Amino acid sequence: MWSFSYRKTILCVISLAISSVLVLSLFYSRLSEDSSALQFINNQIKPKIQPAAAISTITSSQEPVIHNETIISSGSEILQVDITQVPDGQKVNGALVTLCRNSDLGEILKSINSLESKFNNKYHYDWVFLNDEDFSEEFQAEISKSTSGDVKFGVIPSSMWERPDDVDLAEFEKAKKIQSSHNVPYANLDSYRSMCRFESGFFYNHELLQDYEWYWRVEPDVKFFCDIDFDPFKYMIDNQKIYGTIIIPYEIADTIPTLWDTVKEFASTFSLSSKVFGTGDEKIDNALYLISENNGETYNNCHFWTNFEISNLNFYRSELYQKFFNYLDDKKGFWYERWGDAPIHSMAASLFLEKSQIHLFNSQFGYSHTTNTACPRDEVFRKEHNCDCGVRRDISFKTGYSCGKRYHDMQKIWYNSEWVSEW
Ligand SMILES: Nc1nc2c(ncn2[C@@H]2O[C@H](COP(=O)(O)OP(=O)(O)OP(=O)(O)O)[C@@H](O)[C@H]2O)c(=O)[nH]1
Ligand SMILES: [Mg+2]
Repeated sequence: MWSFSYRKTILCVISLAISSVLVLSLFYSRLSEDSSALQFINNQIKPKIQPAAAISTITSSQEPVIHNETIISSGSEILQVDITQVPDGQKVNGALVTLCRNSDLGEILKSINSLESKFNNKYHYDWVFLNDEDFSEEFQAEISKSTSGDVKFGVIPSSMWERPDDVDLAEFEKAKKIQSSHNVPYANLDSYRSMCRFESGFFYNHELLQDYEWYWRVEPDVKFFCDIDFDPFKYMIDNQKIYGTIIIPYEIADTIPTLWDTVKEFASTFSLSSKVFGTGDEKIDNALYLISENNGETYNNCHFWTNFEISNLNFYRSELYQKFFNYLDDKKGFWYERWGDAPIHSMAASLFLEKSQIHLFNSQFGYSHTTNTACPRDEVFRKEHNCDCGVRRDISFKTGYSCGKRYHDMQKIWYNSEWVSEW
């Protein structure tokens, strides 16, 4: 009797143990399936890392750790920018931003594929698309397939785009005729002027950008040639940079006949002349040298090529930049001439910031758009970063095409004098 019930108990315990193992292994396999599916969704479909505003990380005990947000006020004596410090390994509160039309789909897909493969497939930054009309279903579907971060599509309100009512139409038409006769590109295109004005004074306040602190502007038909194995937003923060660019060509003078004088008038009206153009102790250590060869008397047409730009949006949202834009906008130069956002951003950054807060990415990125290319000069770097560009195309040190040499001189950045040529 005793031995029978003992055997029964043993058998019961063994079968219980076997069924527990079976149940547990089934449960575990579902769990790992679920977590790998979840991981796939997180990594590939909608990756989301908390931006710096409320950075939280999940530790092994699944406890969220909230880092205290540190904001430093950086900039120059005349223009301060609030910059959020971001701990290493954390994503910055930034976005890739593209303004384009539905008809730009093919060209913007090329840019996206290039930047995603060289950079964003590792970082998954959000990508914001803006247009002056609705993006088509096809556009949205194709873009969503090609981007690795969250994607947002926005329409620009007409108040940020349309020609203001107080623009004198006769004067506007006359200006277009004069510019056309001078073969100024896009001289006849009203929409080009709307675009330049939007990119000068409105994009950073579009509702889809309001929550971001940094932006990286990406245009249709651009190419990135080298692997980007660091986060440029984080680089900007860690190196106290506010404005980042890559190519500094010459602006077409015919598009901006009165812009420089208007900028000087602005400085004088707001008592900034001695700070931005002065020769005494009062002058801030800005990048005036880059854009003027006679201490501000005239502009030398050097401009940061804004189809590539990595900047802190608080620079544009600052009171001084806003005043600056409004002053220029009141003069109607976007319409009576063809003022571009590139010289306007360039003059503001070069005059109002410390020159140390401007950064040129030409030794870290390979980049091209239409006719201009930047390709890092260091051969070892090019090999290590699989750069698919040749230095012969790099215009950084070709003084007939760009102001890169002047920039390096100003910032006292080393370059080999053999790299310098006129063409
Ligand atoms: N939504 C919209 N985007 C525009 C319009 N015009 C230009 N853009 C965008 O504004 C940016 C600059 O326009 P581009 O035509 O490339 O001007 P650009 O860079 O000065 O000239 P290129 O050297 O020919 O490229 C690009 O991202 C365009 O897609 C427009 O009318 N509507
Ligand atoms: Mg372009």
